[in-house]
Amino acid sequence: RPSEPCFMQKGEENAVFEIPDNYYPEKYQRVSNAIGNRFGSDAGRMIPIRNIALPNLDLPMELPYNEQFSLFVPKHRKLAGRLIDIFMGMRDVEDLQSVCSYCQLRINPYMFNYCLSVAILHRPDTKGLSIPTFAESFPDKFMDPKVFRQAREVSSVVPSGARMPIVIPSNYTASDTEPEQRVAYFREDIGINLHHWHWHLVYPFDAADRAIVNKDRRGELFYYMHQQIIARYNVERMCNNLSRVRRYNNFRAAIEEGYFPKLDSTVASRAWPPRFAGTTIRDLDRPVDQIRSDVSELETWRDRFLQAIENMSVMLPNGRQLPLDEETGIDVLGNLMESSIISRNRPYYGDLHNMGHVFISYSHDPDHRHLEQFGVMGDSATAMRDPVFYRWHAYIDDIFHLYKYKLTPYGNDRLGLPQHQVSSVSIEGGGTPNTLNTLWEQSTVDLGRGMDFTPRGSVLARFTHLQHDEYNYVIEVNNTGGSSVMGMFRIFIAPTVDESGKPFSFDEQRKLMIELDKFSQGVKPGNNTIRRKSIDSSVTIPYERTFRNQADRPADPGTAGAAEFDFCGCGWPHHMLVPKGTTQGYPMVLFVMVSNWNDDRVEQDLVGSCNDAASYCGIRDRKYPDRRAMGFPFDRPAPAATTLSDFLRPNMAVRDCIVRFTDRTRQRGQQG
Ligand code: CUO
Repeated sequence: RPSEPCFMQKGEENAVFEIPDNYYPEKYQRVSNAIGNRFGSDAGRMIPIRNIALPNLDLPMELPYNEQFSLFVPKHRKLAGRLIDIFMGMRDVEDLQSVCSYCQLRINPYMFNYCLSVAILHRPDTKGLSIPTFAESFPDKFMDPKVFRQAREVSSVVPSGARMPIVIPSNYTASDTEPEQRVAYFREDIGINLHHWHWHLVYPFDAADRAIVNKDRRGELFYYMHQQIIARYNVERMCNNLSRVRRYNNFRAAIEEGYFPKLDSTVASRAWPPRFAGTTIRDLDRPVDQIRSDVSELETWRDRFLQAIENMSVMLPNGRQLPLDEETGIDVLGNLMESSIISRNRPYYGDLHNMGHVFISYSHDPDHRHLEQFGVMGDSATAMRDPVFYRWHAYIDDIFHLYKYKLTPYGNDRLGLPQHQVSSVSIEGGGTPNTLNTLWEQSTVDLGRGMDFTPRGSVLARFTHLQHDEYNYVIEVNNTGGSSVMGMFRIFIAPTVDESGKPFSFDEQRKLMIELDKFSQGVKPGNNTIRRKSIDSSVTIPYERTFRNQADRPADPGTAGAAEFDFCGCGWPHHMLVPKGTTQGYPMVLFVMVSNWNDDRVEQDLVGSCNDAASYCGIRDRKYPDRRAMGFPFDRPAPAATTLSDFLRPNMAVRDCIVRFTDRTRQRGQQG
């Protein structure tokens, strides 16, 4: 689409960019006038594009236009790194816009979108510009392809005012014969996959400009965000009568789970390859992707990690040892493991996690003899759809846990808060106290942006996802000291019994603790009742931001608030805050702890930054807003505690609760 602009401001959806004739690829140059006229006829405003001396784009153009793009493939990373550099290096927004319009018909669209998004997120002069939500730009990565055929029909036959939403089926990738299908609503949730894609956009592991990668505690956040995904997935599995996910720890064994994605790539005009049940990863030799690596290399790297944790120190390239201390050890390990370019020793510890994705995603065609591209594990927008994603990350997570086992357990000095007693925590909502209610909900997204519709206009798609009724936490806290204190409240939830119905030990249960919220609040002397709304969770972003639904946009798009609203797309989707539970009522335990905010806080100015989903995403351009280890107080073992109640201090409280699922579907906007 020659006239699709890079940066469209709100209200300018009909604007057309006037592209210099010499920017069109040769094959279009003769018709460039006709193209301009066609789009010009219904244009709101013509925006001239500056004709500049263009940078050398040969390297990024090495990736064919119609191919898949994966950040996990080292060659693709290199090309993307160069393009990000080019975008970051443009003098001003007009020059950036100019180079973009030149790139648009030449650079692989997936890579182009990724690199431009990274640049917009990181350039000082593009803060506040919106990037189109990925689900709108590339809906083919998130939905059943049948939808697009229907969408094309609808858009060419039905006038835009009279279009009914197209219904996207759920549960379309396997039948009930496949037990893993019971958690497909989680794996294939559009919001969850968008969150994961956005997280990796905010925390890239490769770029020529180190500052883009070298963010505060990024290695630790890589560990923690993925640890929470595994905890949440395990709980979801147990709600569905499945056992916790088994680690993929034997690289020579067959992967029992198969996955048939049933996604089509509109750019590559190909179906995403499946992985049959019982596939084993094999040595890779794919010259086309410049990948040559043996399975034994993964094993070597793995052994080096285990050795480093055993010694609690990491080998540096100069032969010296860097101790893994309790403050920064997890961050060092996270960067080594992912690995990112700020890994302290990539030649020695390699690229374990990323290459795991690569080996699995090419297991169907390791030497390219069938000319196949990578499977869904090769793309951060699609990886979470595949059951093997969780097996791989459960393994990675387990290595991080090995390190955490080496740390001294937290003592009272870290866990307690003198003169503060939390006498109770409970849940109030509509209906029975201490009950969380879940159900299905149908929502609508606009597919218009990602499809080449003629005539243009929106096409709505309706899909079904998990949802919960909103509720409040009610916390009773007594401050027996003489003065007000700012408290940091940490709220988690975990299941109470294992797959066989046996109560969890503390050590098992702590790894299943799901963070629900974290907030600071003044605690005055005497008794305090603190009410906190579930919708204000520090883990999630609201539905509207995940999907950027037109109908839900703020009334005044010109305000600064609206710019941020568009911008902060990283965050766990709010509709997945609460696990599904069961129709009989799934027993869980709610935990709250108050700690001293003065000890935990990080001095920084938060004005104007995206800071409402900080638990898993951090804060843009700022430090992680909590000095404690991520996951505190459950990130370390506590050998003295056999059960959760042994672990409790006066400034903590628990409450047994029930998560009750009702098998009905409501339309978004309806309550009750
Ligand atoms: Cu998010 Cu493996 O890091 O996909």
